[in-house]
Amino acid sequence: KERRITDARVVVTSPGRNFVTVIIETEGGVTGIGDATLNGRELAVASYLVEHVIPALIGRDAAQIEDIWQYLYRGAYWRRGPVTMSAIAAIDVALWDIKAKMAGMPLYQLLGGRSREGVLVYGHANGGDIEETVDAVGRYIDMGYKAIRAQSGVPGIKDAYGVGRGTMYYEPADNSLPSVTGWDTRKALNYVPRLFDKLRLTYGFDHHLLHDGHHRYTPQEAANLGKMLEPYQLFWLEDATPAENQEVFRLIRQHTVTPLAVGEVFNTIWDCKDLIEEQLIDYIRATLVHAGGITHLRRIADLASLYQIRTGCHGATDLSPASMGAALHFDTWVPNFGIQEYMRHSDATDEVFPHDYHFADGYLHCGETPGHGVTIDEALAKKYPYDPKQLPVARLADGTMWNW
Ligand code: GCO
Ligand code: MG
Repeated sequence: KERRITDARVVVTSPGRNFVTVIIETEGGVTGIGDATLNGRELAVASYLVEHVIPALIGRDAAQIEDIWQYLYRGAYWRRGPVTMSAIAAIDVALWDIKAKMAGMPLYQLLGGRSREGVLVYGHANGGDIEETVDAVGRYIDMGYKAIRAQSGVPGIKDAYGVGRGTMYYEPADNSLPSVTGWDTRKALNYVPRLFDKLRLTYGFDHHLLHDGHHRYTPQEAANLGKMLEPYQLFWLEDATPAENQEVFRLIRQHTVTPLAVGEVFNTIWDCKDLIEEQLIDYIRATLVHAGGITHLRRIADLASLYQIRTGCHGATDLSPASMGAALHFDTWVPNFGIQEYMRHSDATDEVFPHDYHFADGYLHCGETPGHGVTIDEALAKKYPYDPKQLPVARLADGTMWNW
């Protein structure tokens, strides 16, 4: 009876950027929260939850996480997709939060206990050109980061992906209708290897360096880029090409030993089954909030572990602190952990979502409080109403729509 779900609600708040949060209450008074944010499509998930999911939860046993997951996944009939899977993920994470609180344990203990002391993270360094980006990487090194993603503006490309406007990190959803950015593969292929050449000359080879292609290259171009980057020993080249057709990664793989990461837009194990089974990637970036929560992400991680593929969860600021907190418990446990992305949230966001994780010396550490260690200040959240913002689009010089 204590475990009966008595209420579940959705909070949409915008302390600097939009977040969708699910709060589940039980008869015994234990509550849990989960992140349901889908950047630029927030209200679709909020409505999916309010209209179609929450009514079916009231009265259920909060401890039956697996059954609730299967009920929501199979029961919808319309399987998969980012809206459905983000909604399921939020419920799942909130229920794991409740279960861990009821057990009086930090979440990683329920998953199987600690596999490591801290969670290796990478930060986002960016600048308008190579010089600025090299300086930005230096600042991350000074802050103690051991792994840094480097993105640079490219001369002749309007708003190249990953370059903030005077901010330490990149916040892409910047307008109520999509901004138009540019892309030119020739210019990028000329410039990106020079950035990494300069970075290695300046800082040596002790730090991990990463780069995000953000789905912009064709498989042949991605293979070419991977090959050109080989001397700089990247930790990974991310999203080198779109992955709806998983077999196109074969071509990239045949031509380069630069490690490949993909999957921040994946929402189920089916999106990465071939990539994993054919060993076409090295890191899987699927993340709790968009890939069905802990219940589903651990199945993906287990499949990946058979092939020595490691995790590298998405962790941009459009994933709320509730996502980050839960991800850190997952990362602390998962045997085949690789790295965790970490863009710092704004102070306003951190105030709305009090949490007990902390950064030290290049690692994030989850806390020891029961649950996943993140809560929401609902009164404060109300002060930040929803602020419609969408992700940009990209066009080539002649106007052709490209991948963003
Ligand atoms: C990353 C991502 C982000 C996404 C953003 C979309 O590697 O962190 O590519 O920058 O573009 O999360 O909402
Ligand atoms: Mg990315």
